[in-house]
Amino acid sequence: METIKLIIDNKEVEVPRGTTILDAAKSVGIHIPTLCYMKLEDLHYENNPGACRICVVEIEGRRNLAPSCKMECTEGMVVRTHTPRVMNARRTVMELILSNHPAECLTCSSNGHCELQKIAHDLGIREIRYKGEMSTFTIDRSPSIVRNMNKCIMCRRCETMCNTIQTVGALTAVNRGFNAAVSTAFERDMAGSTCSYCGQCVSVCPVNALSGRNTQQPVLDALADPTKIVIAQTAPAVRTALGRDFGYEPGTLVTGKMVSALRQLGFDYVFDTDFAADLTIMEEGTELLHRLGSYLNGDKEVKIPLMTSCCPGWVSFVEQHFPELRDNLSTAKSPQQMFGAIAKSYFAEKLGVDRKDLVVVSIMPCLAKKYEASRPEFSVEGNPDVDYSIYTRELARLIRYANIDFNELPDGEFDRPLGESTGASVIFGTTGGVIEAACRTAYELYTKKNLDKVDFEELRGLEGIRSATIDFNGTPVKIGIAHGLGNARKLIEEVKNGTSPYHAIEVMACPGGCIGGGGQPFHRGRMEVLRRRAAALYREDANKPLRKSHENPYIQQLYSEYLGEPCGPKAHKLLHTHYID
Ligand code: HC1
Ligand code: SF4
Repeated sequence: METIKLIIDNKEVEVPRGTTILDAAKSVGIHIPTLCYMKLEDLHYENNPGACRICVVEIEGRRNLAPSCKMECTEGMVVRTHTPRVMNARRTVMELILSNHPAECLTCSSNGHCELQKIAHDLGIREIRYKGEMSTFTIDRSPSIVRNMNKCIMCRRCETMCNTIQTVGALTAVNRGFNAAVSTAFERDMAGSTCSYCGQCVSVCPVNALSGRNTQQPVLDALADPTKIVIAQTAPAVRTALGRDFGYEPGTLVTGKMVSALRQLGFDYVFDTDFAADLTIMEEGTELLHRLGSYLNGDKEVKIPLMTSCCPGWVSFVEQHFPELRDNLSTAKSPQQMFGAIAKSYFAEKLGVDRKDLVVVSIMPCLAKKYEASRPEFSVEGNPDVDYSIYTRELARLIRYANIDFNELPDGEFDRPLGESTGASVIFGTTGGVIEAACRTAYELYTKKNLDKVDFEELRGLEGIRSATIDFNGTPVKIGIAHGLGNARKLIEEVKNGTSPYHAIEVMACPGGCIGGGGQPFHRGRMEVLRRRAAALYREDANKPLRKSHENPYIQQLYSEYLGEPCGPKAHKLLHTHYID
């Protein structure tokens, strides 16, 4: 590879030809601020419209300042990144951006996380000399996402994320100049667009133009209502990311502190979505074996590959973009919804109360889970199985709201029976984890043999599309895995064309799976953060005494006491669903 040498801030730098000044500076630890540029190397994703002009630098011998995100390094170049001229230019650009940006920092939910706020602070902006006209776009509220274009700075990160990475194509820039905004086709609201509510646009928005819908108040109201029994269920991926909002390193497991915080907030029972993930494996694993058996017996009608159905962003993507393949989706409800259905039937009966007396709150890394919980098929006579779904950042806000000193909390334990789980359920939170968990159980059910080595390393990693063949005692089961909807599209196109080699496919809509969900503390494209979150879940799995879903004694009890057989009539009624045309 041909390299070139240059000088940046008196440091000699050697980089491959074609490297931008911004990347060259980064390689030697020199940080140049930018609002629009974003790179996710593992996903081969780059947003580089050269729009914000915050990243300008001075180059010796050149009259004009240059945007470092666009300008490639040349041999012998001498670059300065923070001369008075550079800093004045950045301040002017920043003041112009702020001149028509709503000054709502104190009440904005991005306060403290906002990249615009941080750069304005770093640049020492203390007054805005230019007073611009304010935009007056109508705020668009979907079940999962709020779009406030009055705050948009036209960095185009969301558009690149939605169109290039996720290939959903819900967002596009409209209008020009002062009226420019990111909108949907025909300027519909998001609920009427092709949006799958994956929330990835929210996770890359540097300001608060796109944000998660806020459901904190009804949760606080329920907690304060003495007539209600309020139950929390916590998703697998929350425990590995929540600590970030309290100063912990990425990937620190805070399971016990999270449980204690929820108790202190006033939840009557703190249960675990992981329990329901074990239940999902019982149903989905059984369904896989049924379909596989029929397929291997020559049944041409059976829908193979079976596609996982626990990710609501993915389910919505299939329903909207590939409706002809919706029967390939497993009919098993997601763990969030299985939990709600069991809590409001089995557990309500155990307590001897009406389901309407229970309020089920899910804590999720995901924004699409709010939409999923609101789907009418997941309710009984208007009473939803999951009343409210809040995301990880919302839980962090609730903890602060209640003045709980998170770092000092002792480690609490989940309540039983719906809080007991195996290692298989923990890894649901990372790409490849659902299918690995399913393989652990399906293997034993199919072969009637003990699976000694439960770690299917070949299913792990952050490569966008992965595949493996698992030997079920002489029967090769072909598995495909994708994370990110753009990768999923490639696998599902093969299914549509009849060329898919797989028997089962796992898809998670978000890059990394739920660990990278749109409701998690922001990772802003740093894949190392996702790697550490995934590693933490695999650690928790390895340390669990039970690591196969069917070995969970409370799952066994649930079937023997209440449900009967996996995929039997009662299980079907409570734990399976259908998809929208
Ligand atoms: Fe997920 Fe799932 S793993 S979808 O990624 O199947 O959100 O964490 O809760 O329901 O269990 C999310 C995570 C989560 C469900 C489970
Ligand atoms: Fe696109 Fe996902 Fe954002 Fe919807 S939530 S607009 S699908 S990135």
